[in-house]
Parts: sequence; C-alpha cells; structure tokens
Amino acid sequence: MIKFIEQEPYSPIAHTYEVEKILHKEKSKFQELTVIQNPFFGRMLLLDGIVQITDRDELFYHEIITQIVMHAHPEPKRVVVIGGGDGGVVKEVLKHKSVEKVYFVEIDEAVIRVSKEFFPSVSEKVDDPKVEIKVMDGAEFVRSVKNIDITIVDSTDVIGFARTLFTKEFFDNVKNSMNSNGMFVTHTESLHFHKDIVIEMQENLKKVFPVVDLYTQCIATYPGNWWAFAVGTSGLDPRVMRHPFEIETKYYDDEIHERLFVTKKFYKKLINRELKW
Ligand code: AG3
Repeated sequence: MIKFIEQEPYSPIAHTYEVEKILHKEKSKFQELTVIQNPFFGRMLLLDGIVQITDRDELFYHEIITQIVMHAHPEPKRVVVIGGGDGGVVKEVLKHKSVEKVYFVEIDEAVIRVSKEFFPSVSEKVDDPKVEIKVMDGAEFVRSVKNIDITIVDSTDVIGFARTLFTKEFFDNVKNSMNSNGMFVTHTESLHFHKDIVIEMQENLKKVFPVVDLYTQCIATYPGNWWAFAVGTSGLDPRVMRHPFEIETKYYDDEIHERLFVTKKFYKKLINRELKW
C-alpha cells in the first residue's frame, strides 16, 4: 500500500498514513489540495501536504472550536467564520436557532468546492440561506462589517500563510466589528510544540480584548495531539455558559464546557513564562 508521510512543517514530528486511493489533487491559486482515502480515518483533506480534516475526527475539532463561544455568548445572531472552507464550523454555528446571519469568509474557493464534493456531510450547510459566502481575505473582510456577535478563525497553521489573521491589527479590526458582547476564538497550535506561540497569542489578544482565555482539545491528526484555542471577549467570561445546552453534538456538552479550559493556576504560570518544557 502507498504511504503518505506528513512532515510537519513547524513541529519536530512526522505522521505516516496509508493511502488506499488518491481521490483528488489540484493546485489552486493559493495552495495544493489533496483528498486521500485512508483505511482508518476515511477521507482526509490535505492543504499543502498538511492534514486539515478527516472524516473520522473532524467533529472533535469543529464542535470544540465552535461550541464554547456559541454557548458562552448570551444570544449569538451574527457570526463571522474566517477560513473553514470545509464548512465544518458553519455547520456547528447553524445548530443554534438564534443565528440569523453567517458570513463565511474563505480566501480559496477551491477548498469550498472540493469539500462539497468529497466531504458532503461536513459542508452540508454552506448553502443555507443564512450563509453569505465571501471568497476573500478574512483580514480585509472584518474591516467592512459591524454588529458581529462572534468571530471564529478556522485557518491553516498560524505560522503559515494565514499569519495576517494573528496580528494585533487584525484583532483590533475584529474587536471594532463586534457589538458589546462580542467573542472571538481561534486555534493556536499545540502546547507541546508551540508553547511560545500559544503565549504570544494570548499576549496579543490581551492588547485588544478585556478578557482572554485558553482551552485545549485532543485532536488525533494534529501535531502534539493537544491543540490550543484562544478566546478573546469584550468582557464576558467564556468559561460560563449563558444558555442551556440544547443542540445535538457527539462530544461537546454542558459538562465539558468549563473543563476544556486550562486551570487558572496553570494559566498564570504559563503566561508568566515560568514553565519550561
Ligand atoms: N485548521 C487547522 C489545521 C491545523 C493543522 N496543522 C498541522 N497539522 N500542522 C483545520 C481546518 C478545519 N476546518
């Protein structure tokens, strides 16, 4: 059987996956897209040779990047999703009846198209009437919008070509696009391999958002398997749920919500750079 070796560009590690079939390969204006079939994970979407989602474990990422802020916000109505061309985050957002509008901002139309073809159940909601698809740079989009309740960045690696989505200038624009209960979440790599990036992201967010926090989730296919998510809010504590858990999920629920956050003692030591590993 052919093997695909994912040499992690930013972590000292490589993963090897069996390839039953290469289902798709193309070069878009921005990146190389590949879809392979693996006996365990099912279909896998690779962007520039990096695993983004798999049939089997996408839910652990999509539920968790989305549902924490969606439940911490009192009534999310207007949501911006940046990246996430596979539609997994959009699907999670639309589980909430309060949502009236989703701006789905993906720079690469090829990711949306290929996901619709090969991951139809992940991208099943991208053509919902509440969704407005914008094929453009998310950093540019946030400058033109107002009254947003939640902004979710579901990009490729923070260190790669998505780095404009992690600058203070971008965070300022996100903050300005939000109403008074606004919340922002983004993934920030692995605590095992990118401790400094995780800390830096918290520091940058703190320059802009009054409340900043950190939670993590295990993801089978990302380096270190211990993936970090940074939240910034206009004042509300994201550890608190502000409406009941009433949607259907496989993993996220009201018991896990607060448990996913790192402890306050650990957070303090981490941010003060007291921890060495
Ligand atoms: N976005 C984050 C993928 C990061 C993977 N990084 C890596 N393997 N180095 C996933 C997009 C899912 N909608």
